[in-house]
Amino acid sequence: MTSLQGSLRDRQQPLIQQLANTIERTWQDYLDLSPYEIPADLGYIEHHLEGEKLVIENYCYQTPQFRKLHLELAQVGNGLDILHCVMFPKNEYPLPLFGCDIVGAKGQISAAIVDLSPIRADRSLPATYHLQLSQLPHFEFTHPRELPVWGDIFSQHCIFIRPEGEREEEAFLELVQQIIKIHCSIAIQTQPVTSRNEQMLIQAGQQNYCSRQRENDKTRRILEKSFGSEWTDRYMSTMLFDCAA
Ligand code: BLA
Repeated sequence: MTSLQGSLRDRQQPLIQQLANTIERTWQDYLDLSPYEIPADLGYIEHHLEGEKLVIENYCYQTPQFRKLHLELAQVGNGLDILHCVMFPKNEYPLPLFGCDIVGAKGQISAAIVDLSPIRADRSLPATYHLQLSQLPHFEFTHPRELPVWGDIFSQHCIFIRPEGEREEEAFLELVQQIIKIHCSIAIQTQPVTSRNEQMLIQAGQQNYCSRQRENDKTRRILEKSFGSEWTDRYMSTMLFDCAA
């Protein structure tokens, strides 16, 4: 696997750099990574609008269990830093969707979210996940944030906060590290389902997750400002939240 040590990462906020490194290291340690073909014009994107520059770097892999591991780093002007990560299991694997999004402006992270989101219709997680997530150390963050309406896709273990100071940023980093390790170690021990019906239920769960995530107006607005609505639609439905069969 090629290293993600790119120029953009070096210019981003420390929490984002550390999270990108942690995610990358855990993927390398636990999973059998192979390349994933990103549409040619969507791997590295740079755009200037009225003196403001938007840069996006995408890194994607696939593994025997995951059809797409996606890590994206983005920077708008010099002010806004973004990390976005989703792990999409293949339709044969009854696994939740790992998702993480960090948004920071001018040295302060305003949104930090991490979750293993259920794909079952009753929104429960497999018992192994529920058990292991329940055993994580509890940390009392001082600024929990309220989920938007479309956020009903997230699990009861979802963490959505504005981290205050270094101690909370470190605690968030540590939690993401633990959650992604739990996910990778369960994923590699999970047997694929073979019935077409079960696979269709998994696919339907992922489709619901993706269509709800595409309702995030805050993400849409940032992208539309630079690229317009047609490009943003394509980007959100092919790069960020695709539901490939
Ligand atoms: C919020 N996402 C945001 C915000 C911005 C972006 C600017 C508002 C920050 C704030 O309210 O403090 C922007 N996020 C982006 C952009 C990209 C991105 C431009 O990923 C990519 C190019 N979002 C995800 C994933 C999750 C997620 C995987 O991409 C969760 C697992 C969640 N982001 C998420 C949520 C909010 C958010 C829940 C808050 C939305 C709200 O309060 O309305």
